[in-house]
Order: sequence, then structure tokens, then C-alpha cells
Amino acid sequence: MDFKLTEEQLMIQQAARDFAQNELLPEVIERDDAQRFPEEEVKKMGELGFLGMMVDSKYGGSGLDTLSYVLVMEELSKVDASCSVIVSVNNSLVCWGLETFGTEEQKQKYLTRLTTGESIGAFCLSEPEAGSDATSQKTTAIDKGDHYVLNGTKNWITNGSSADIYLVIAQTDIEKGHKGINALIVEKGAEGFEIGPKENKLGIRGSDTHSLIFNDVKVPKKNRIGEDGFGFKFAMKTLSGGRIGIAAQALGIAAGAYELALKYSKQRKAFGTEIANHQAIAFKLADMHTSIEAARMLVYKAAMDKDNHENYDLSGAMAKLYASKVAMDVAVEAVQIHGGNGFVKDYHVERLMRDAKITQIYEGTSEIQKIVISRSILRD
Ligand code: COS
Repeated sequence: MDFKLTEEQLMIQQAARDFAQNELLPEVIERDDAQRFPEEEVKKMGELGFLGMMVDSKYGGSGLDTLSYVLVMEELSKVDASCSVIVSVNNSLVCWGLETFGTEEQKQKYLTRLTTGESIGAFCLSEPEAGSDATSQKTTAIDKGDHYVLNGTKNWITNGSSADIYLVIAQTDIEKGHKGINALIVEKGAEGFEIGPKENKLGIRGSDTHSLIFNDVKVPKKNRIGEDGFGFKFAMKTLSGGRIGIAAQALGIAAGAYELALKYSKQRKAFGTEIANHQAIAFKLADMHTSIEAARMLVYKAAMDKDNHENYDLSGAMAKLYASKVAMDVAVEAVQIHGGNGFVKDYHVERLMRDAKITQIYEGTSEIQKIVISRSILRD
């Protein structure tokens, strides 16, 4: 494994770092407080090419590798995980899925808008009773010849109200189980498509999370992704890549919290010296640094597996499982190192701690990652 970054990757990393510091940091606390979607910031990320990073330039994408995408995710997440989840969903779950499995017509119509930020995408798999158990889809897409009729409810959808293009997973033929599931492209404004109220969340409060309700929504058949019955495999394959993005988000949250704690520990004095000089704090920093470095190796390895066209189901699941635990542990320790100040919003670490939690839940909980990992090692 050679993790020496190329000149181009270093430039992209620096661009993301500068953007996060100059554009995201100034109002991140206010956006979190008010649960305000970062509309202007998303536009700018579109201009910088962060929204269609791995997409071919013929569809307006940046044509970069997964490792570059991971570097951007890491830098954005150090400062604002609400922004980085928008980037992750748009890149990994929506653009990648459409580019890899969509028809040329779908790519021309939808992908070109998603890569520039003119439109944002949402990935709609979870339901009130189908989160981890993703084959138990209750939303139906009944085949009516040249179109499907979509009925049901989706839950916890990132970009729920700000997206324009929704990839919706639904059951067409219940008899066929997961082989009777389809993935459909639904546009905002379709008759019968309602956006439910916004969730009031613990973390990533700047991203908008909604339930979505479909009441007899007509979806043309040309909006189906892949062959009839490909929807569940589409969701699984797409989520495998999505997990690398979320692992990178977790890595960034951990690294961001660590950097703040390191800086603080060199400034704050107690018992006549900077607190970093106390072994109680220095050892915490040592543990944080070590676990972040280990997480980084797993995340970069998973990205490289994808770039090298190796199977990345296992490496992506391991990266997400481990990096999300590191994010949670490191963020809690960063708050501890900050003491009373850590409990106050101005110091940013309490937000990072709240944001870290979701990385152990979405795009497959830690328990689901353990299912994926254990099945893989027991099969091989
Ligand atoms: N790539 C391609 N196909 C995959 C796959 C992958 N990564 N993972 C599973 N599949 C296929 C299987 O090969 C199987 O197809 P066949 O019957 O043709 O062999 C099919 O999908 C069903 O798989 P399986 O039998 O393993 O299904 P399970 O119900 O046991 O569930 C898990 C598998 C738990 C891994 C799956 O339901 C899952 O990932 N759940 C979490 C979903 C999730 O991330 N939710 C969060 C929502 S997005 S925020």
C-alpha cells in the first residue's frame, strides 16, 4: 500500500481545507443552532467540483479517483459534517449509482445537473419498518405498463427537502422478495409526492432530514435504474461505496476534534503549566492520534480498493465500523480535554461529538457492518 499522495491529490486536499476554513467555519455554529441548510455553501461546492467528484467530465463531473473524494470528505468533515453528508450522498449514493447503472438518457438528463450543484440528489431506501432490514420494503411500485405507481413512506432521508432528484427503492413484486425490488428516479414536484416535516436532530443539524410520502405517484418506466428487479442489488452496491464516504466523514470528525484538543491543550494552563504537559492529557492525545492514524489507513485502503477495481464491500465496511467508533471516542475525549469549555458551543468540540454519533448509524449501523464483515470472512 502506497499512501503517498500525488500532486493533484495534495492540491485537492488543500482546496478542501481552505474551503472548509474560509467558507464553512464562519457560520457553522449558527447553521447548527438554527438547523439551517447550507444553501450558499452547497452552490460553492458545486462550483469547486465537489458534488460530482468521481463522475466523468462528459457529464460535468471532476473525473477524480475515490481517494481524492475521501480527502475532500475528510477536510470538510473536520469543520462541518452537515455539509460533508450532502457531498457524500450526492457523490456516492446518487451520482455513482446513476453513472454506473443508469441509461445514457438518464445520465444526460439527471447526472449533468447533479455534478454541478444545479440539482441535489437524495437516496431513499429506509422506511419506518425497514432500516437495517432493507429487504422488507413496504413502499410499492406497481407495474402499469409504461409506468409504475408508487405508494409508501420513506424515512430519515438526507437532502429530503433540498433535493430535486430522488432515487427511490420500492417493491414491485412481493412474490419475488428482494428480486422484485426496483430503483426509480422521482423528480421533486411529481403529483402525489409530499415532503414530510423536518427531523429535529442530535447532530448534523445543518443537513435537512425528512420523511417522504408517495401517494399514487406516476413514475415513467424509463426512470427505472437497471433491469426489472435490480433495485435491491443497486441499493447494496451503491451503499458499499457510500460507506467509504461515511468512513471518511467519521475520520474527518475525529481528526477535527483531535486538532482542536491538541491546540487547546497547548494553550490552557492548569497547575502552573499547559495541560498538554500533564500525562493525563498527553496520553489521551497519544491514543487519539494513534486511533485516527489507524482509521485513516483503513479508509484510504478501502478507497484504493475501489479505485483498483478490487472488491471493496469488506474494506469499506471495516473502514466505516472502525472510523465511526474512533470518531465517537475521539470526540468524547476532545470534549473532556476542553473541560467546561468543551461543553460550550463556541469551542466546536461538542458539535463534533454530536455529529460523530450518526456515523455509527446511517448507511448501515455498526451492527450491520459486523454482519457484512463476518459474512465475508466466514465465506472466504
Ligand atoms: N453487492 C451486491 N449484492 C449484494 C450486496 C452487495 N454489497 N450485499 C448483498 N447483496 C445481494 C446478495 O447477494 C443477495 O442476492 P442473491 O439472493 O441474488 O444472492 C441479496 O443482495 C440479498 O442479500 P442477503 O441475503 O445478504 O440479505 P439480508 O436480508 O441478509 O441483508 C444486509 C443483507 C444486512 C447486508 C443488508 O440488508 C444491509 O446492508 N442492510 C443495511 C441497509 C442500510 O445500510 N440501511 C441504511 C439505509 S441508507 S442511510
